[in-house]
Amino acid sequence: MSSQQGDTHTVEKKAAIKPPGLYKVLLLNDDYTPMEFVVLILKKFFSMTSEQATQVMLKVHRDGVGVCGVFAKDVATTKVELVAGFSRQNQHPLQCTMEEA
Ligand code: TYC
Repeated sequence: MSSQQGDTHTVEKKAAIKPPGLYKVLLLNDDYTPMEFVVLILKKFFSMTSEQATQVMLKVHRDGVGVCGVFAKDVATTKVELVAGFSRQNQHPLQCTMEEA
C-alpha cells in the first residue's frame, strides 16, 4: 500500500491477514436414522424450532444433503463432532460433515 503526505512518501506492506473462513455444516441422508432423531439433532445442536428442523430433515431426506447452519471453522468442527458422538451413542449411522461456505 502506498500513501503520500506532503513531502514524505511511504510504502507499507499490508500483513497477509485473511478473515477467518465460514463453514457450512451439512447433514447427509441415510436409510436407517429415524426422522424423529434427525429432528432432535437439529433442535438440540442447531437451535431450530420443530418446524425448521422438520423442513431441513425433509430436505435432506428428499435431496440427500442439507445445510444445518454456517459457522466459524472451530464452531463448525465442534458441531460435527457433537452430532457424530450423539448419533453413535444412540446407534444411528447419521453422517454430518462441513465444507467451506
Ligand atoms: N432417510 C431417513 C428415513 O427415511 C431419514 C433421514 C433424514 C436420515 C435425514 C438422515 O440426515 C438424514 N428414516
